[in-house]
Amino acid sequence: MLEELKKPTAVEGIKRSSNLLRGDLAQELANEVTNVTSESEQLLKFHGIYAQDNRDVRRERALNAETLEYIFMVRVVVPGGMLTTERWLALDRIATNLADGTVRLTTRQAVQFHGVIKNGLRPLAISLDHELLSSFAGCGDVVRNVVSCPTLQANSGDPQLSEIARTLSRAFRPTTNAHWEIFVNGDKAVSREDDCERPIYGQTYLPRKFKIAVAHPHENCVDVFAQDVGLIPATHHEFGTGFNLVVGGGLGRSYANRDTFARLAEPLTFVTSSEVPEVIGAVIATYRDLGDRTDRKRARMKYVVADLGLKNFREEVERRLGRALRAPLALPENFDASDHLGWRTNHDGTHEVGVRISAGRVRDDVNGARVQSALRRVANSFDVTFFITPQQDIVISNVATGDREAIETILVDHGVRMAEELGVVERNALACPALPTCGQALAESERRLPELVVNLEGVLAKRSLSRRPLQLRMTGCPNGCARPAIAEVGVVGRTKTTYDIFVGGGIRGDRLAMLYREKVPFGEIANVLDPLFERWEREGVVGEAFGDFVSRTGIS
Ligand code: SRM
Ligand code: SF4
Repeated sequence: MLEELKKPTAVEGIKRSSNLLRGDLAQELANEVTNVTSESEQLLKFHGIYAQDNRDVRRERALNAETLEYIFMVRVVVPGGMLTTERWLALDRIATNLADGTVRLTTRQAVQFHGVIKNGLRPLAISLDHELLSSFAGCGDVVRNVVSCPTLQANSGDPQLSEIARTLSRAFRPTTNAHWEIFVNGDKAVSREDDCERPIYGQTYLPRKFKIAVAHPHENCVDVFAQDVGLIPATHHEFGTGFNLVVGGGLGRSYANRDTFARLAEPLTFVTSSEVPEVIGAVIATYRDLGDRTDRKRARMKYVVADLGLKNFREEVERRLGRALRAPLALPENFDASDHLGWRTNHDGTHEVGVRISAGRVRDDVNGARVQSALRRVANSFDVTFFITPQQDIVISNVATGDREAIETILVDHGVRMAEELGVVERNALACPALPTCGQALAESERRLPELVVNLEGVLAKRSLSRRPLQLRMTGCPNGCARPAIAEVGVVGRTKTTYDIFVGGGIRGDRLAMLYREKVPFGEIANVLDPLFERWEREGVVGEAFGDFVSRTGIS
C-alpha cells in the first residue's frame, strides 16, 4: 500500500514519454474534435495553454445532452510585465480576433487570453511569434513568468537591475523546440531527434511550477516572500551590490489535504549580481531532485524547505553549487509597497502614470470606463512603454513631459478614473478570474469583486474610516492566485455561495493572514468584518493599517 502511494504521479509519466513536451499534440491540434485528451491537457500547460470549458453553460448543455463548450486559456510570458506599444497593440488585436475580446493582466505581470477555440491556438501562437512573444512556459512544471517591480525596471538607473527579469527568464526558459514545431512552424516537426533540453529540467522537468520575483529594495509590490525564490537588492560591505535571496514561499492550499499550507520565504543567502543565475540554478536543481513527484498537491519547493528545514536545505544547495553560500544580510526595515497608481516623475525626467484595471480585465465596459480603447489610443499615439504590475494594473511609463497632459486627457475622456478618484478598497483590490473559466473555482471572484468593494466601502463609510486604505484580495478557491493569504482582508471561495475570510496580512507582504470566519455567505462578508472595523476605528493607533492593527491585537 505504502509502495503504491509512493509511485510518481501520472503527470510524471506523461512528461517522461512526451519527447520533450510534444506527445500527440500536433495530431490532436489537427483533428476535428473541439477538445484534447487528458494527456495532451497536461502537456498543453507547458505551452502556456489551459484546457477549460465555459462553466456558465455546463448545466444547460448537460441537460440538453450536449458536449461541454470547450475553450482554452492562453497565458503569454511577459518578463517583468514590460511591453512596447507595438506588442501591446498586437495583444489587443489577438484578444479581439482570436479570444473573447479582453486582455487579462495577471498577478504575475503576464497576459491571459480567455475563450480561445482549439482551431485558434496555432494562429494565436503564430501571431505572438510575429511580435517575438510566446506563451511557451507560461504554465507547466518550469520557471514561470519572472516578476519584477516596475519602478526597479524603469527607474533604477542600473541596467542589470532593470533587465534582471528578462535575464532570468532567458536563463531558465526551456530549450526544447517543441513549441515552435507544433504551434508556430509545423513543417519543422521532423527535427525532434536533434532536440535537447536544459539539464536543469531534463525529460521530466520540475516536480511542479517554480516562481521567481525581484523586489525593489524598499517596495515589496511583487510579494517577494510568496515566491519559491525572491530577490531583494542589497549592498554587501565586502562584495558590493547584489541581492538577498529568499526561498520557500508559496500560498496555495487545498481543503482536501490538511498537509498543505501557505508559507513565507526565508532568507537563504546574499548573492552578487553575477552569481544570481548560478545560485538560483542550484536552488532549482535541489528542488528538481528533492521535490515530491508522488503527490502534486505537495510538490512545491516550499514543502522541501519546510520538511528539511532551512539549514539542511542550504546544505543541499551548497552541495549542488560546489561551494558554501554566504550568510544573508538583514532584510530592509522600511519595506513598504507601492501600488504604482497615479503620476510620478522618473530619475531621467520622464514621467509615468499607473492606471487601475479592475481585476486586470482590460475591456471597454458598456456603462463604465473604456480602458481598452484608451490604452489602444495611447499606444497608437505615443512613444511610451507599458508595465503590467503585480497588482493587475498598467503603468504607462517613459512619458515625455510634453505628452503628459495629452495622455491624461485621453484617459479621462475614456472615463478612466485617476488614482485620487479611486475608493479606499477599490484601489488595492485584487481578484482571480474564477468562474466561468477556471476549472478549480469553487465560488465567484472577479465577477463579484466590484460588489464586494462597494459593500466594504459602504461599511467603512458608516464609520469614520472612509479615507483609510484597506487591502482586499479575493479568490474563488484556496489556491490563492490573487495572494489572499497575505492580505489585510483575504476572501477565499469555500463553497458555491460562501467564503472563508482571512485578516491581518498587509501591504509589506511579510505576514500570513489569520483565518477569521469560515463559510460566510457573500452578502454577509462586509457585515461580518464590521466588528473588526469598529475596533480598528476605536482602538487603532493613529495611521495604523488594518492588517497591522489586527496582527497587533488579534482576532476573536
Ligand atoms: Fe494561479 C492555478 C490563475 C497566480 C496559485 N491559476 C491556476 C489556474 C491555471 C487554474 C487551473 O489550474 O486550472 C488559474 C487559471 C484561471 C483562469 O481561468 O484564467 C490560475 N494564477 C492565476 C492568475 C491568472 C490569477 C490572476 O488573477 O491574475 C495568475 C497568473 C499568474 C501568471 O501570470 O503566471 C495566478 N496562482 C497565482 C499565484 C500568485 C503568484 O504567483 O504571485 C498563486 C499563489 C502563489 C503560489 O504559487 O503559491 C497561484 N494557481 C495557484 C495554484 C496553487 C498551487 C499550489 O501550490 O498548490 C493553482 C493550482 C495548481 O497549480 O494546480 C493555480
Ligand atoms: Fe481558479 Fe482558484 Fe486560482 Fe481563482 S484562486 S483562478 S478559482 S485556481
